[in-house]
Amino acid sequence: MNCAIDLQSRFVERFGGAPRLFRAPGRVNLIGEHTDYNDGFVLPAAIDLATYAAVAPCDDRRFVVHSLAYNETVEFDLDAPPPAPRRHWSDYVFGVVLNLQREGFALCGADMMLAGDLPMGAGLSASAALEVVVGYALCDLCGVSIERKALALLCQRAENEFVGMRCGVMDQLISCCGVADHALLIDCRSLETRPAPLDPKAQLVICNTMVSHELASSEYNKRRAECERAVELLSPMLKGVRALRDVSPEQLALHGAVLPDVILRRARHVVTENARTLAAAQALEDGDLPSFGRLMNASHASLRDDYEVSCAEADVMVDLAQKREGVFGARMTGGGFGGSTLALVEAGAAEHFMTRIGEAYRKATGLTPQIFRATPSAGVQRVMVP
Ligand code: GAF
Repeated sequence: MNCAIDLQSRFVERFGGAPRLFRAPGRVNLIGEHTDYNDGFVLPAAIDLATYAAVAPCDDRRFVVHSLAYNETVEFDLDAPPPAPRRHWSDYVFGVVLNLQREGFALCGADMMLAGDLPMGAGLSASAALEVVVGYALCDLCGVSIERKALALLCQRAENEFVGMRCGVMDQLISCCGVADHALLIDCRSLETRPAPLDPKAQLVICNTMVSHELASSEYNKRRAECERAVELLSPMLKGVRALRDVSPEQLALHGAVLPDVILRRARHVVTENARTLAAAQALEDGDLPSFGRLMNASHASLRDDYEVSCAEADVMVDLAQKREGVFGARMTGGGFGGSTLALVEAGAAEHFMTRIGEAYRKATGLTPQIFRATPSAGVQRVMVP
């Protein structure tokens, strides 16, 4: 709320007028990593950190956007040929605007200001929150009606096509459809969702490793291509397989010998992670936190050893967390190569855990981490400030 109040007054100072305010949350993924682009299952929660947009109509066909985080302004003429991507924060904004226009939504000129409290490069999905808040705010302002799931898909396409990151739909979907106090089991093929309540006996604790490795987007796209290769090689034996979602761990054990070693390990992560995610959602619904924690630990091992998307710092953080009293489980969260880890901790032990894990990580790596509680929050919405 403080962020929104500050944004409102900065908007008025710069553009004048009375803006509408919107908030799109970041996310933490409890389990189901690198399964979304394999048509599989994920279990993320939207969090209380978010990207905010203040927006008001202007009287011409320009879309002017100022980012408080970067202290930069960019401009887009809605009737001119589209700009080219330039590896800049504005690519996420323009990608969404272009896709809205391309899909026939009539946009009006607008002034927009952006701010947020999501740490950058922390793997908490600041870029998807940016896409979603821009799309939602513009649609609201211009009187365009779009369903939340359709908006998530549109934002994902913007990132795939304009930014060049071949991400799945998890981040955009949870930012659009998050439910307060719940994680959301998402079937990334049908886009069906099932909210799973977070047990008040447990606390989600995010640990930002403070490292963000450069290779994240190229390695991400490479993993996706490896999964597609696995499907190509398995499909002669497994008729009707469209994605790794359609392969069971037993089928992979039976036919995996046709795959080169690296591809087999990538596929093994995905098929076992899908099974873990469904089991974890059930455990959450049953209030079985110890089982949930064991699945988180297994997920991390699989991401580290088979999928190879963890890094030394995240492994240290997870290792330290898993050894502490009162911790049900811990794992890296998000795309990997740095960013954040997540621990599920007994609510009563959370305070102590947060102090101790910070000290232990600093001692082991020389880095000062950010450690904070995550509260599952609602998806994108308009914010009213007094
Ligand atoms: C990133 C992507 F954007 C998501 O789509 C997802 O694949 C995730 O990495 C890994 O689970 O956040």
